[in-house]
Amino acid sequence: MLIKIPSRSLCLPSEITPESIYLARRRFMALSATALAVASIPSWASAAASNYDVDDPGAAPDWFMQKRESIRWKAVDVQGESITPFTDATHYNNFYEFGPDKDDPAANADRMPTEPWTVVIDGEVGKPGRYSLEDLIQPHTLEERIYRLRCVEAWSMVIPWLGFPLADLITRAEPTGKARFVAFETLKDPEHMLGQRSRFGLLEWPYREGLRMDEAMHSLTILAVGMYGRQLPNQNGAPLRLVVPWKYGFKSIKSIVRISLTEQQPYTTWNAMAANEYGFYANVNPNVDHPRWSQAQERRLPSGLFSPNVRDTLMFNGYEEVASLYSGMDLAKNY
Ligand SMILES: Nc1nc2c(c(=O)[nH]1)N[C@H]1C(S)=C(S)[C@@H](COP(=O)(O)O)O[C@H]1N2
Ligand SMILES: [Mo]
Repeated sequence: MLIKIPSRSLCLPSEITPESIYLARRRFMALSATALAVASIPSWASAAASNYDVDDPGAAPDWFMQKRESIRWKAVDVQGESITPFTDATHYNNFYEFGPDKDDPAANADRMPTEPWTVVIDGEVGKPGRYSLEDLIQPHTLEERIYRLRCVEAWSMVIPWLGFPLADLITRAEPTGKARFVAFETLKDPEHMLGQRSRFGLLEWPYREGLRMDEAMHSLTILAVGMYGRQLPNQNGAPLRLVVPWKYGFKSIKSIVRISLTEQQPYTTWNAMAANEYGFYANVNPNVDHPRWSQAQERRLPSGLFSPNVRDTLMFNGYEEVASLYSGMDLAKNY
C-alpha cells in the first residue's frame, strides 16, 4: 500500500522469509545478549494452530459472551480452502494507525481502548443517533462467515469472521430516498494510535472508506465483531469493522466510530492518496493490474521462501454472485 516511502515495496523481508523466522530474527537483532535469543522467539511462533477451538472464546466482555450463545456457526463456508492459522491472521496485518510494518499492529494495537465504544449513525437516515457498541449489536444475531481476504498488495488469507449483515443495520436506521452511498470512519486517537502522530504522517486521518448503497446492502457485506470464535483482536479492527470479501482488503475499514449515509460518493483514504493506484470500487480483479504489480496471482498466507503458496486470483475474489452489481460498468476504468 505504501507509495510515498521508496525504501519499502512488495519485497519486504517479511515476504521472502517465513514469518516466524523473520520475527524471531528481528527480535534477536533487537537484543544484545545472545542468551536471550531463545526467549525472544514469540510464544505463538511454535503454535501449530492451523485451526481454532470454537469452544474457547478467550477473554471477552458480557455482551460478546451473550451473543456467542446464538451464533450461527458456518453460516457461510468456503469450499476446498483451509482457514489461515490464527497466528498469521493476527500477526500479519495492515492497520496504519499502529505503524506501517506488518507486525506493528500486533505490537501496538492493544493500547487502543475499545471499551466503552460508541458509533455515530448519521446523514441520510430517519433515525440518526449515537449508540453504544452493546446497543448497536443488541438486535443482531451473529453469524460465522468464512471468507477469503485479498489484499491489494497480492497476499491473501481465509478468515472465519463473526458478524452480521450491514444491510440489517442500515435498514434499522431507515435510509432516506437520497441515500446513495455509505461512508465509514475509523477512530481518531493519536494518543493511542501512534501512526496518527504527525511524524508518521502516512495518511490523512481518520481512515475513511465507503461503499455504494447496493454494495453495502449486499448480503455478503458484514460488520464483524469477532473472528476465530473470539472477539476481534485490536489489530484486526476491534471492536467493529467492515468486511467486504469481493473487494481489496483496504475497503474493509477497521475500528469504526461513524457510519454516514450520503448522497454523494464519499471521500475514501487510499483513493484520495493515489487515485491511479487505488480505486473507489477496488473489486478484486485478476485482469486489472495495479500500476506497479500484477494482480493475476496472490500469496496465500502462511507463505515463505520455500513454500510461497502462490495461487491464481479469482474475479471478485471468487464471489461471482456480486457481478450483477457492476453490469454495464467498465471494470478497467472503475477499478
Ligand atoms: N482503519 C484502518 N482500516 C484498515 C486498514 C488500515 O490501515 N486502517 N488497512 C486495510 C487493509 S490494507 C487490509 S488488507 C485489511 C487487513 O485486515 P486484517 O489485518 O484483519 O487482515 O484492513 C484494512 N482496514
Ligand atoms: Mo490491504
